[in-house]
Amino acid sequence: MPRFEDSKLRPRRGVVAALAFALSMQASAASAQGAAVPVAFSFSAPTYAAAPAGDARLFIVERAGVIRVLQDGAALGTPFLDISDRVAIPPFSEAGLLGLVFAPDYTQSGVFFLYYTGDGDPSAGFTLESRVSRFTASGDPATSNVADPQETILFRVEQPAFNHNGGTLAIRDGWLYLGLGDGGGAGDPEERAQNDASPLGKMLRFDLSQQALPWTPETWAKGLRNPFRFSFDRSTGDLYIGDVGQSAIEEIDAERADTPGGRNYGWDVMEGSRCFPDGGPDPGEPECNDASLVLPIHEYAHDGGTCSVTGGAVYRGSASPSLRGLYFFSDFCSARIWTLRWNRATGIAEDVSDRTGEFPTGAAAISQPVAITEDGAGELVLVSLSGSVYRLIPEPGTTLLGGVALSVLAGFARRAR
Ligand SMILES: [Ca+2]
Ligand SMILES: [Ca+2]
Repeated sequence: MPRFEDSKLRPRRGVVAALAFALSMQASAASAQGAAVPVAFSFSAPTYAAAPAGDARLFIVERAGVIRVLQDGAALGTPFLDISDRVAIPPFSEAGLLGLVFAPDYTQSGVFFLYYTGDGDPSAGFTLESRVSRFTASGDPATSNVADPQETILFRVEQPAFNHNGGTLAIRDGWLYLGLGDGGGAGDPEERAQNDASPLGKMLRFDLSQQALPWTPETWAKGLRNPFRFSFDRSTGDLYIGDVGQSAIEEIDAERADTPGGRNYGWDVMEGSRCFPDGGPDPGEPECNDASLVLPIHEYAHDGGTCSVTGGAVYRGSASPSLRGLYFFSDFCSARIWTLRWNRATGIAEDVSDRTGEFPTGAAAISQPVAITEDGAGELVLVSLSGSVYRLIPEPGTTLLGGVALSVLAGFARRAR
């Protein structure tokens, strides 16, 4: 199975995910800010977290197809939604329920969107497909903790392999953005990321006002290998993409909100800033280092256990003023956590800093980070596929010192809020 030679389709990921499932409902103890806080709930392979703007709740996405609500410090027993009946997760895959975004008018409309993998069309030779679907909350969206499981499938695309399924949905200016990987296998064997006719290996976007089904995507950017996690800076609208590399380089791409789209981020002609050795450009592809290819704002080589970037988010919360404007990102395999500050005027990533040592160690250590996202107030949340959800602890002295912080980074507290 040559496709499974791809280092990014790590059997360990599947194995660990299965293990997380097995341990999913066991309670565990954890500490936060020095105090012992019992964690009454641990999640089953959580992949993402999100909240409507201004909402105090946090919605935790579990890979199998369940969304749970964290409210007033506790996870509610009844799921917000359970679509595990239609989520397909082949063994050793990167599939599942991977993305959630609430409509900007969620408080009125109750609309939210999910991205997940379901069964494909076997008659066409596909066992897996990706779907973008629209759902609505039941009752008053501002207070309802239950959603209607009936969905409207807006977009579907067949997945030729079980990896590089992308996974994030985000909304900016009336458009719903989706990142899709190149279809899987090592070295983009079907040459999709540079192929304008394929939706794979792209950033797509959908006009939220579309009425006809299925929704028609617009290609926003191409040349991506697996933009598993991306985000928009809630202050500037700038786009940050963590594009998972092949076997050498992990990269962060960024573009300003006023970028008109149409960028080519290079894969599979280049892996990060290096020429990717797949025998030279294929027909229709630019040469390595062609001026049309946009290089990452930051990259790191596989070293010391790093192997798969987890794109994160720019901190725009209020609890840790000194961190504002820093982009947090991580590495799934090593659980290292970095920040950088992107100078959007020069395009240069400044102040790249490895923060790993500032986070909990030992039993409370972060493992398998699959998302760094924001809650409804813009505070950061880190999701560990192993089962924990972490919140960034507000820095000490925030109030007393009027925003001048003594501590650079207090760390993520391991707690289910
Ligand atoms: Ca690239
Ligand atoms: Ca190629």
